[in-house]
Amino acid sequence: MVSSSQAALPSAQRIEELLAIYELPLLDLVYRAATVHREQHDPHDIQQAALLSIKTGGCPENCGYCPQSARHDTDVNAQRMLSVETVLSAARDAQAGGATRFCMGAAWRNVRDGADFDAVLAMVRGVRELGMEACATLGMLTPEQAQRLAEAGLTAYNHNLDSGPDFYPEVVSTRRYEDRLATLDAVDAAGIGLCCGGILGMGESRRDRVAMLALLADRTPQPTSVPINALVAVPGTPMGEREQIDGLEVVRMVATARIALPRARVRLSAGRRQLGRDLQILAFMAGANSIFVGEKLLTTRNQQLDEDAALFDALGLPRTPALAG
Ligand code: SAM
Ligand code: DTB
Ligand code: SF4
Repeated sequence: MVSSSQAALPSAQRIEELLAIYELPLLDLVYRAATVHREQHDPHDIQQAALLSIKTGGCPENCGYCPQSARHDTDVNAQRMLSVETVLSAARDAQAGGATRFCMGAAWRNVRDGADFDAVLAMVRGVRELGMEACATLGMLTPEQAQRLAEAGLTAYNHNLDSGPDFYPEVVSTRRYEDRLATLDAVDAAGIGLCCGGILGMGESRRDRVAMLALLADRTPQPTSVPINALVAVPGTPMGEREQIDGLEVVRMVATARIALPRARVRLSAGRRQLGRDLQILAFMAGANSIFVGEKLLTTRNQQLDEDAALFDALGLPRTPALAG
C-alpha cells in the first residue's frame, strides 16, 4: 500500500478523467490547454533556467534511465563535488546570459549531513543573493534537511516521481514510490516549492503518465513546477535502446499537465532537442513555459544556444544575452 501524509493514490475515476483529457483530439486538447495557459500566465514568459551537475556520477541507485548510476556501464565517471566558488561563478554566468533560475543536481541517493551538505547550503544562499531562483535535486531528504534548505532560501526542490505507481517498479528497484512521496511531504512541510515531474518514453502507458499527473494535481499545495522529460536513451543504461517517443505524446503530456496544474510552471526538460523546433513551439502553445538553456543538461547534450536563438526568433520573442550570438 503506497501512502504518505497526503491522500492515498488517485482513484481510478480521477485517472480516467485525466486520461480522457490526454486522449482528446489533439487540436481540442491544445486549444483547451492554451486557453487555461492564457488565463493563468503571460504566454510570452518562457523562463530560461540553467542546470548544473554539482556532483556527477557514482550514484548507488539503479534508475534504469540514468547514466549516473554506478550500476550502469556508461561514459559518465564519478567526480567529486564542485566547489562553492565554481558553482556560484556558473550561476553568475547563467544570470548574465538571461537565466532567472539556477538548478543544482547531485547524483546522490539521499542527502547526508556533513561538509558536502553544508557546501550545498552555501551554494543555495549564494544563488539567492544573486537574486536568482534556486532549485536543487539531491535525492531523498529528511524533514530536518528540508528545513535547513528552506532556511538557506531554496526556492524549489526537484524530486521526480518519474511515472505512475504501477510502472515505477520497472524503473528502479533500489527504492520505492513511498520513499519518493515521503521526500515530497518533507519539502511541503518545510514550505519549499515542489518541483516534481516525470519521464516519457521508458515503456510506460498513457495511463501511467496521467496517474502521475493525477497524483501531483491532487496534492495540497500543488507543485509549483512540473518538469516533463522525454527519455534521453543513454548507451549502457537498461533503457539505452528504447526508441525515441513520438513528440506528440510530449505535447499531450504538457497540455494535460497545464490543464491539471494550471498555476505550475511546466518545464520542457530533457529530450527537448530531439523534439525539433516545430514541436517545441506546439508544446509552448500547449502551456510549457520554461526551458533549460546551456550546452549540457546534467550529463547529456542539451539544445545548443544557436538553436535556442533561432527558436526565440521563430517565436518572435527577444533573445536574451546568452542567445544574442
Ligand atoms: N539523484 C537525484 C534524484 O534522483 O532525485 C537527482 C538527480 S536525477 C539525475 C534528476 C532527474 O533527472 C531524474 O529524476 C529524472 O527524472 C531525470 N533524468 C535522469 N536521467 C534522465 C534521462 N536519461 N532522460 C530523461 N530524464 C532523465
Ligand atoms: C528534471 O526533471 N530534468 C532535469 C532536472 N530535473 C534536474 C535533468 C535532466 C537530466 C537528463 C539526463 C542528463 O543530462 O544526465
Ligand atoms: Fe541516482 Fe538520481 Fe540517477 Fe537515480 S536518477 S541513479 S537517484 S542520480
